[in-house]
Amino acid sequence: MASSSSTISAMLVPAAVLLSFLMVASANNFYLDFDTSWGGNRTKILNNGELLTLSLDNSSGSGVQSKRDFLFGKIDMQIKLVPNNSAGTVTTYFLSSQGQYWDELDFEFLGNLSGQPYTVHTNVITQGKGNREQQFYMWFDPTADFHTYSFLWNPQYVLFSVDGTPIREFKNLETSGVPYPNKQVMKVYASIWDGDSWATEGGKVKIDWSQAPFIAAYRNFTTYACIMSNGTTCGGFNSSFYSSNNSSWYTQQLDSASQAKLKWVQDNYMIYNYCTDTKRFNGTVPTECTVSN
Ligand SMILES: *[C@@H]1O[C@H](CO)[C@@H](O)[C@H](O)[C@H]1NC(C)=O
Ligand SMILES: *[C@@H]1O[C@H](CO)[C@@H](O)[C@H](O)[C@H]1NC(C)=O
Ligand SMILES: *[C@@H]1O[C@H](CO)[C@@H](O)[C@H](O)[C@H]1NC(C)=O
Ligand SMILES: *[C@@H]1O[C@H](CO)[C@@H](O)[C@H](O)[C@H]1NC(C)=O
Ligand SMILES: *[C@@H]1O[C@H](CO)[C@@H](O)[C@H](O)[C@H]1NC(C)=O
Ligand SMILES: *[C@@H]1O[C@H](CO)[C@@H](O)[C@H](O)[C@H]1NC(C)=O
Ligand SMILES: *[C@@H]1O[C@H](CO)[C@@H](O)[C@H](O)[C@H]1NC(C)=O
Ligand SMILES: *[C@@H]1O[C@H](CO)[C@@H](O)[C@H](O)[C@H]1NC(C)=O
Ligand SMILES: *[C@@H]1O[C@H](CO)[C@@H](O)[C@H](O)[C@H]1NC(C)=O
Ligand SMILES: CC(=O)N[C@H]1CO[C@H](CO)[C@@H](O)[C@@H]1O
Repeated sequence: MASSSSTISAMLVPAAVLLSFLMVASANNFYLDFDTSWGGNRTKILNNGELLTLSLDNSSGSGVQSKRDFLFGKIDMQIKLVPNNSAGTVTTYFLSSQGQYWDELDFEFLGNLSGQPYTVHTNVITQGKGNREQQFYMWFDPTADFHTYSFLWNPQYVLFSVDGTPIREFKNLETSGVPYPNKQVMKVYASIWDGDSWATEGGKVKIDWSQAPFIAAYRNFTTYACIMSNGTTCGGFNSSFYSSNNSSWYTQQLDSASQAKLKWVQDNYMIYNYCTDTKRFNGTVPTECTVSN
């Protein structure tokens, strides 16, 4: 999914290199932050860099990738999904590294017929191994307006949130033998593509090309993150950065209020959870599903 010709391919970052990462906060300018990776003029940057639209038609989808590489961050994007009949389309917003043993954190938005609910599909891939899907409906219509989709990615955990409400947590369970994404830099990607072989009702509902082009809109890309740089520390060790920019995300853990919200989402809006799909895993679900710490 991460189509990139980046020359930083398979860059493995030893722990010591962390010390050459810089913590920065930056606000949205799509011209400065992203390159078009495919789809040519189907990606459009509008309003002086404030708005990005990605379009899918019967000959191609489109996608962008961030210019910067990140290792940890709080990375937010506002997205307005394809309105009306979006069945078969997949709109994405994700982080990914390169190489055979890549790490990836995914938001994929699976379209639907008019009036039927969009599915927010998430996955966590570490060291090239995924199969960690969780899916949700939203408590609002994600095509009617922009909503904020966030990754909080720090050394302790990854938290997926929507409008500040956590929907999914992936803890660092390296001590239990579960690989955690903390050694490879990732870029941010966004794309729209034809996924009608699987996306809507398991592939039964196909794209109605008479409705093309399908357009998703992105704005207000905001990062509080560690980026590769020379000679500056990351993670709030540099006190001047710590005070000028809010780096609490780096040490943040899930508090009880967030835990309660997460439970509310999982109880009411989760429609698929790999951790309860014992059949798929022949009775033995992955380690992170059963470790309780
Ligand atoms: C892209 O450019 C081609 C050729 O100029 C044009 O026909 C097409 O409509 C453009 N597509 C979009 C989405 O702007
Ligand atoms: C693709 O869409 C264009 C524009 O709507 C249309 O002219 C063309 O016939 C379509 N091609 C196919 C193979 O459906
Ligand atoms: C689409 O709508 C159907 C019917 O409401 C629903 O079962 C399905 O989960 C929705 N989402 C997708 C991606 O198929
Ligand atoms: C842009 O995103 C940031 C971070 O999520 C948020 O604090 C801010 O309110 C957003 N701005 C607008 C105009 O929505
Ligand atoms: C980092 O330092 C190296 C060696 O001193 C230099 O070649 C490179 O341009 C620097 N990169 C940045 C982004 O400052
Ligand atoms: C801390 O950050 C400031 C910029 O706010 C920079 O001037 C300074 O060199 C940094 N100090 C260290 C030790 O990296
Ligand atoms: C973060 O701090 C840097 C360095 O002090 C400053 O240039 C930048 O404007 C700050 N960004 C925000 C969003 O506060
Ligand atoms: C920093 O951000 C956290 C949320 O990530 C918030 O709770 C806290 O109030 C913020 N602190 C400051 C000084 O802005
Ligand atoms: C479960 O068993 C089937 C049939 O033996 C096998 O094809 C499949 O790979 C197994 N799946 C896992 C996750 O072990
Ligand atoms: C082409 C089409 O059907 N557009 C409709 C999409 O949905 C909005 C409301 O959600 C309508 O206003 C449009 O007419």
